[in-house]
Amino acid sequence: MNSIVKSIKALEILDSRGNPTVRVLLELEDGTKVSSSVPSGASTGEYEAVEIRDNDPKRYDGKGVLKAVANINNAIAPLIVGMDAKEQAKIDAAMIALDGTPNKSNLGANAILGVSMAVAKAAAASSGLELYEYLGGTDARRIPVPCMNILNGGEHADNSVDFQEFMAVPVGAPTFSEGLRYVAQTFHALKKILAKKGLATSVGDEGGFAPDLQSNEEAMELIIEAIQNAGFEPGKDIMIGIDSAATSFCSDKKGNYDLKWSGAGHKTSDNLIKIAKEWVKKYPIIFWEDPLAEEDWEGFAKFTAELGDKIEVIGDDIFVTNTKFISRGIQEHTANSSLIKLNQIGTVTETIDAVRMCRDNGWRYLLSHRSGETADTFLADFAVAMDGGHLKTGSASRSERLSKYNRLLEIEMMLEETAIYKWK
Ligand code: 2PG
Ligand code: MG
Repeated sequence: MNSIVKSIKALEILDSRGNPTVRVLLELEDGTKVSSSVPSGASTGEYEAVEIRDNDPKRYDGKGVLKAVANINNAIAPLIVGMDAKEQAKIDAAMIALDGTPNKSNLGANAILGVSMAVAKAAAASSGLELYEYLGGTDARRIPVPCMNILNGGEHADNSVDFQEFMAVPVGAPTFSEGLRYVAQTFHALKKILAKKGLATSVGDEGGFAPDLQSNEEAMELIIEAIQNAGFEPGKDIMIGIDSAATSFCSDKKGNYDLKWSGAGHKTSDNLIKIAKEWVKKYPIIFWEDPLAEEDWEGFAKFTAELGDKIEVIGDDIFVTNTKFISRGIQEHTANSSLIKLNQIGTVTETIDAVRMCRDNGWRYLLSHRSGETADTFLADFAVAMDGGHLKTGSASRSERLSKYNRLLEIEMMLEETAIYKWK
């Protein structure tokens, strides 16, 4: 089969928030045709690879991506056409070299990632393999535990909850499909509880409910009740994962925070660590992502020293899927796990490098979507290929979230009895 890239064309499409993003159409000489679409975050880390926006106030409030599209059509396509799609690392390296900046600010990470993902999809299809098989080999059999974000706050909602994501994590389920059922039923049980209490059942950006609550802790209480009402045992069948996304309520770069959405006010890193310690004693928490802000390396390390033997401590904004920051984190015991987002670093190859670094150092890694998504299911296959054991891709509502979970159901079906499902 001839897997030489024949053509690459990009266009501007809209994501799940109605904001422009990049779609890439790629064709190989053997006739294989694929498309890929790029996600986009709201609570972004300062050192993420740069997503290029047009900044033309007359179009989409400045959020257009016509420049990134033009970069693909005019600069990246001429470079990659004629290369073999099976040479992912070479193609990614060529795009990184053409960009020439450390953060992809020249061509745009949104432009580069769109092509990088399309190349992987095309190579898989041309080889007659599923994407997870192509990227992960015959060993790609572990379906990740779906960490379902059932209650939204922070920058993903317009409510009074400071912490961005409260996730139901079905560790006690026997299979992925059962795990998905456990947490989807919990989502529905939560809706009933909220409705009964006269609280809003509208959803945030990732499909979780976004009610106005008295406190952040009320979210925990409601979720415990929802798990029980759905017929499951908190702590055994379902655990809870939190993403504070603390950078979004950090008030300076010196360890001061403002719980502004709930009105709980000023907190230091130490205050937040104390709250977390109390919660970990009281509730069945399995992981905590970004408990502190991206600049607060010291606070993060303290948090990990206090709680790292009990829960998975995950860095998102602080590591931005970049081996430069993850290696510092490993040296300084900043966390014991890294979030992994393809568009934070901008190529498939570099994302795999970040995963490898975690694995080689005994860290865990949580594969993740972005708050702005499309129906592209690349992430689902990628998560299976990376063998990380858990993924977060939103709630049991909004099709851009369900598309990934549903793709994982397909993969589970294809793997039949060889599929593996386990937390660790
Ligand atoms: C996060 C992500 C995804 P965003 O903080 O982990 O849930 O949000 O894409 O807005 O950065
Ligand atoms: Mg996060």
